[in-house]
Amino acid sequence: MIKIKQKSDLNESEVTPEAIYHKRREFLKYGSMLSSALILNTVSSRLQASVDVTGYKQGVITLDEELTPFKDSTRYNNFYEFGTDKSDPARNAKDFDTSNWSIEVSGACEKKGEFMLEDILQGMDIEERIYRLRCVEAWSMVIPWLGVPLGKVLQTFKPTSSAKYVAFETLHDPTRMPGQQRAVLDWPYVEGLRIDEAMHPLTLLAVGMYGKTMPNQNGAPVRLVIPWKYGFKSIKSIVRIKFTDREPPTTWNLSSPREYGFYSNVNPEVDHPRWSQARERRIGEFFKRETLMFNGYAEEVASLYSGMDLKKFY
Ligand SMILES: Nc1nc2c(c(=O)[nH]1)N[C@H]1C(S)=C(S)[C@@H](COP(=O)(O)O)O[C@H]1N2
Ligand SMILES: [Mo]
Repeated sequence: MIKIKQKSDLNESEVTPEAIYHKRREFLKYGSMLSSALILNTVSSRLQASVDVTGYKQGVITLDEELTPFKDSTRYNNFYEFGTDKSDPARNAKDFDTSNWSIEVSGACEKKGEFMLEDILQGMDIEERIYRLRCVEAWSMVIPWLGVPLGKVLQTFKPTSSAKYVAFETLHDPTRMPGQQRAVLDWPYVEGLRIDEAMHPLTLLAVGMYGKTMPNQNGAPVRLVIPWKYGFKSIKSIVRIKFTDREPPTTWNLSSPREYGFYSNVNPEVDHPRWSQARERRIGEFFKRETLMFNGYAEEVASLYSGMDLKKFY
């Protein structure tokens, strides 16, 4: 796996004094939200035996931008399985039980079957990655995720040469996900990536954030994070992964094909039919800021799309 070097990355050699400084600064910066996170965690730990993230590697990919406060990134959510208002998921996913979570792996790979999440993650280093998250609705956040590169996980299933795409599916269980009792979307929520996008070292299989196990409203116990794509590609609470030879259907494209394409790369030059994508509101800020090409990750990912007309493949 290639290690992505960013301008903002720390070198191993300069880690000691720098890391302490960053850690301290981070602590001061989200001291109060951390204490609320700790409270949340003790309350919910009896209900959910989710992924243990202790001992994660810090500073793997950092970003010199203010983190979005924990209370915003856990109270302003899109997770339609738990309601369509931004405040619904925090309330309605509170008691969502994510223990004994398994993922079914199928399609063009050698190792197929149903695997416990803890077995899939066995022996893999969990790392922290601070990424921008840009929603197609023109707001954004900066979130310190914890997870493992998706590509590392996918390799363990030994995809074959006909694996050109990977399809993902969210849990479908209206008794546990009350939002699925209404036909707001075609359940289950499905998403997909081209295999090179899925294997790209920036693509993360996330199991936590802010040093903690993933909160339910953010997609516990396991979700994707693809920082250069609109947020809806980052599918939550995954129960199925399938390697395929053709482009898989995706929920928002099925719902409104003219507005949402398969690629959905963040692009300030390609507007949504109903609004501009040139600027965004960073949650917690008053003035809008410019949206960056590929959400600021062009250096790392632009080559995946060379020669493609990004207006056509939106
Ligand atoms: N299963 C599922 N995954 C989902 C969604 C959803 O409604 N259902 N919403 C998406 C959208 S539109 C965004 S912006 C992000 C939001 O992630 P966050 O709540 O952790 O910020 O999750 C994405 N993943
Ligand atoms: Mo979104």
